[in-house]
Amino acid sequence: FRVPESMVAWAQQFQDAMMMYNCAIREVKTKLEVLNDELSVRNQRNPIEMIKYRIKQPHSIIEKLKRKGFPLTLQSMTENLDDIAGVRVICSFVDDIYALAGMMMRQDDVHVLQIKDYIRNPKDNGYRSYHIIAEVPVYFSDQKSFIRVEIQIRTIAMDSWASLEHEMHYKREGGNRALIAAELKHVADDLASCDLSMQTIRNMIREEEA
Ligand code: 0O2
Repeated sequence: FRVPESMVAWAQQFQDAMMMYNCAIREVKTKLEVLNDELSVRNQRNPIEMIKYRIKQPHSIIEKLKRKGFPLTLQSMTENLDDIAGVRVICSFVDDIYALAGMMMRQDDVHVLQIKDYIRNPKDNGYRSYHIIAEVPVYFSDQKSFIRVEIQIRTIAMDSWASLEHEMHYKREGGNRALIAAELKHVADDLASCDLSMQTIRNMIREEEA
């Protein structure tokens, strides 16, 4: 059978958009690695434990557009979805998150669109993370484009909770929903308390070293 011309054009535009999001991820990743390298030389420690990244899968893009009531078009996707390109930064301590976020946001080619501080204001389910939605410039052969990226910054504890919760419960329906949600919230609060203790220990060591 013949694939309609319009479908071929659509597929090419989608591929083009995904290529641009991938390039934007690379730009953000490089910025973060530069900061980590500099800070590790200056302070003899790496504030970043790990950088993960992903492009949102087409089925996930469609699900989110439908759930939010947006049209299922490429234009709607780029205009309405902030997290097609996602970079996740795992830090050792809560203070590192704010320090790193500040350094990123002060870079004059990073256009910050929105900040969601789910650490100072955790979600009702216990989710904690610092989200920056920003546009970064990417230089292509004939143009400079500002591409939107969601940067999630969190501690190891916040990340392990979010990964497991995402797998087990996030947006899940079912009979035990309330009980499971309460247990997960309990664990999230315990982990937040551990993060606080770790930060306190870290501050005590730093004071001793000063
Ligand atoms: P995925 O699979 O990571 O791509 P929403 O309405 O919650 O879908 P919105 O309005 O874009 O999301 O904003 P928000 O709340 O900042 O969520 C963006 C992303 O943050 C989510 O992307 C998740 O990665 C993460 N996140 C937000 N809330 C939670 C949560 O309660 N639990 C976990 N585990 N992650 C969360 P996606 O597209 O939902 O998922």
